Amino acid sequence: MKTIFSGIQPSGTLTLGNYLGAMKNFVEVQEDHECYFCVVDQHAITVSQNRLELRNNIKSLSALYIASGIDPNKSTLFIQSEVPAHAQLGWMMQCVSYIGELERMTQFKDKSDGKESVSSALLTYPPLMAADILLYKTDIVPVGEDQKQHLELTRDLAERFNRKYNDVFTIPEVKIAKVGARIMSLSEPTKKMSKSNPNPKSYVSMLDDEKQITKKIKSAVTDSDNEVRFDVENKPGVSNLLTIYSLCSGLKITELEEKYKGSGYGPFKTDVAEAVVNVLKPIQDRYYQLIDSEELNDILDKGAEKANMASYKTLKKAEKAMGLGRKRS
Ligand code: ATP
Ligand code: LTN
Repeated sequence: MKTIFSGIQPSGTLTLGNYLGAMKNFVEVQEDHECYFCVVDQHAITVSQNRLELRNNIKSLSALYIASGIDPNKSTLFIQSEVPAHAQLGWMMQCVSYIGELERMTQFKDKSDGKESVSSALLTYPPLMAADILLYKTDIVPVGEDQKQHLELTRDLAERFNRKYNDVFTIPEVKIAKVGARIMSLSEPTKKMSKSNPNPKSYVSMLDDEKQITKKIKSAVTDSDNEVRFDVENKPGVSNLLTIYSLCSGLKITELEEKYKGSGYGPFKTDVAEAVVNVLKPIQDRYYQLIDSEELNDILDKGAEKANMASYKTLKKAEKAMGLGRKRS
């Protein structure tokens, strides 16, 4: 059985973009793969976080994984900082990374752009991500489009390590959804929807209620020609809503274009909002049952135990290959 690993940062409440581009796909693949899903809290602290908010976000993200359908009997769900091998191998992967290649990462450029004090960890974020993936002998990494460049770097680092030291790492493949891999901002539809965007109107949070969802979708930026047609170049806002509607309803984009021919944006937006509510409402109900339960703590304890066992073996192999520590007889 092939192994899958993916991670999400607890840097805010998950958006519909995170759900459609990542989480929804995780739920599907867990049926026939050995899966590890991680709350990557060490990645979140590469930018400044409030400690209480971070703690809340870690718990909230863990509950959202389960509420969305991650089954702890099928998948291993855990918190990155509870498995020390990540930081340990992360350091070793930094030692095989070049500053130049890290500086070329678009996420680094975007997040450091115009800032006066940028943490060095924002630059060395990708070697930690590589460690996350490589520790579990991962074959496939399902992510949204924005992570493609990081995955290519992970493969390069793994190949470089294997060549220089010993064949320790499995080279992972990236898996990007055909539709939904890049859900766009509702207020600026040429930018990706992001949970750390300071404008809450730019995203639907997975925990927004029916009223908020409807209001946000109705005020989503579109265009003035009133035609429901998929055309990313000329109609990015409408195309984004069509993608969201299609993924939430299971209807094809061409069917939706036909359905709203000549009817304008009003009824279309009402129905998009309804489809989103129908997907998020059951997830939210389960989320509120879980959030303060002991069940969630048990799941995370067991997940950390399993992840610690699995990752330790790879860590030791990598240390041995690099010559770290002592030889034990
Ligand atoms: P931040 O905005 O805080 O940088 P993020 O939402 O971009 O966070 P993560 O939470 O770490 O980043 O992303 C988790 C997963 O969700 C990744 O696989 C990422 O590719 C995917 N993802 C993030 N935003 C979108 C989006 N707008 N559309 C589709 N997938 C997305
Ligand atoms: N870099 C990713 C989050 C992330 C991740 C991972 C994704 C950290 N480690 C390992 C897949 C596999 C992001 O910013 N979305």
